[in-house]
Amino acid sequence: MFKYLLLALAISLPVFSKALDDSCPCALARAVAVLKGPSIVTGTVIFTQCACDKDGSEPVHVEGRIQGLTPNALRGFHVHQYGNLTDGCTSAGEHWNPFNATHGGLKAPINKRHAGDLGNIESNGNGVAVFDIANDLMTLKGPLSIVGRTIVVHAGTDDLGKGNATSLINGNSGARSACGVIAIGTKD
Ligand SMILES: *[C@@H]1O[C@H](CO)[C@@H](O)[C@H](O)[C@H]1NC(C)=O
Ligand SMILES: *[C@@H]1O[C@H](CO)[C@@H](O)[C@H](O)[C@H]1NC(C)=O
Ligand SMILES: *[C@@H]1O[C@H](CO)[C@@H](O)[C@H](O)[C@H]1NC(C)=O
Ligand SMILES: [Cu+2]
Ligand SMILES: [Zn+2]
Repeated sequence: MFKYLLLALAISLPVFSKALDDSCPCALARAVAVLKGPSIVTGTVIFTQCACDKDGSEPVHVEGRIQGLTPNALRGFHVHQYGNLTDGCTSAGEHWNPFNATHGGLKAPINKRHAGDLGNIESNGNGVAVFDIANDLMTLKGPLSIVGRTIVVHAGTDDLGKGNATSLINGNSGARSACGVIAIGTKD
């Protein structure tokens, strides 16, 4: 019975999945970031953590829309350490790395990816990226909360730790195109 309910939900969900209030009926917490340049890149990212995730791992869902990107490109995307934008995106520091790991892709083992690593987002022919990424090392509450840190989209492609020595630090993702401080979303 429950299985069919889930199936019905899965079929009806795409209609609602982009609406903040319907994307998770059991949210533990929500957060939001508004991304702005130094470049023409802008966007909004919504972070949701669901209490009703199937296996109880409660990953943070990072959903959003970013525009002004190079068309048909992969662009590095990470949570960086600080919510400090005094000198623009640079002041956000390096990738958020609470477990002292090296840089990597989303599927790498825990010691081979920063908790803030979100891989790449992919733009369409109009330079718009729409994405929904799950990250199991982040939370929106407690000591591993990303609230108050900064999300950054880069001008280059993240090589996911598979390149040279700097690859293991930042994926050679290049300059910072836009960034935004992750802030409290709703009262959940
Ligand atoms: C914020 O960033 C600026 C510029 O990078 C730096 O000088 C300053 O110390 C930072 N502030 C804090 C509170 O960390
Ligand atoms: C973090 O890892 C590096 C090696 O990648 C090591 O040199 C360093 O001592 C570690 N720091 C801590 C605090 O564990
Ligand atoms: C690694 O390669 C990138 C470009 O592919 C380059 O910018 C960077 O300087 C290189 N780093 C090292 C340590 O060779
Ligand atoms: Cu980054
Ligand atoms: Zn990283």
